Amino acid sequence: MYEELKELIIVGDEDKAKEFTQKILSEGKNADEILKGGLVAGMDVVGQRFKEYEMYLPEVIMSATAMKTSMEVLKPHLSKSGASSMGTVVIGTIEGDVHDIGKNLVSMMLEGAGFKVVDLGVDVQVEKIIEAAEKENADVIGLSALLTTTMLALEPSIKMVKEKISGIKVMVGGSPLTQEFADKVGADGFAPDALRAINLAKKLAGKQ
Ligand code: B1M
Repeated sequence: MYEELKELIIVGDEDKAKEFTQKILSEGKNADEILKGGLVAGMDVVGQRFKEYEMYLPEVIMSATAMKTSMEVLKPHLSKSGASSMGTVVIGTIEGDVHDIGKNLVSMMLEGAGFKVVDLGVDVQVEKIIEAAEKENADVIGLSALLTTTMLALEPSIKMVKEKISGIKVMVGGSPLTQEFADKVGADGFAPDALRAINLAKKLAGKQ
């Protein structure tokens, strides 16, 4: 059942994925299970294939779009089927960097997992992130960096965040980053992909 939806996400068939999601929802399937077994499982395969050069970026974007559209169908049902608020994550791509495909995937999946996500977009100044995190009383700040130049901004940014907001957790991600680098710049956690970002955010928000 979910295998079929998973395949539609992998091949990036937005219309059929939406239709199928509506169909199984109307048949009474649980929204959380559809999300995990179909959408997230599909994007997991996409992430792996992209890493192994078996899929190219336009295909990844088609899959992400199919997931986003199906997520919109699922969203109103997630809270009803028990996905309570896991906490608030303020997320953005670091200043100087406009890459957002991976960050958007992380945002979408966090939302799907029950987090309130405040996505500030790309090229975000740390001051704006701090302001939003204070306003939203965020549990976690998520910073994405895709360039070897902009990843260097993480250390001073995290330092400033920690000085301004006591107790806040910061998670980082993006293809040039490693766990070692994240530790060095003072992040509370690093996730190499969107799936692991969900588990990390849960851990940092004290929900796991
Ligand atoms: Co750019 N770019 N790009 N680019 N681009 C890279 C990153 C690059 C590796 C390409 C290359 O040269 N091989 C290279 C960086 C080299 C380096 O820094 N050493 C590069 C460069 C150089 C540039 C420009 C400087 C090019 C130029 O103008 N001369 C320029 C920079 C602009 C800027 O930011 N100021 C630039 C521009 C662009 C486009 C605008 C054309 C476009 C971005 C479109 C967009 O994002 N809306 C683009 C793209 C698409 C890429 C590549 C091809 C793909 C990135 C991507 O979307 N991957 C990339 C090469 C590559 O990665 N093969 C490249 C798919 C995505 C699903 O993966 O983003 O890794 P990823 O996200 C993953 C994980 O990393 C993780 O989860 C995601 C999902 O699993 N993750 C997180 C990400 N954020 C996370 C946050 C978390 C947790 C996990 O917690 C908060």
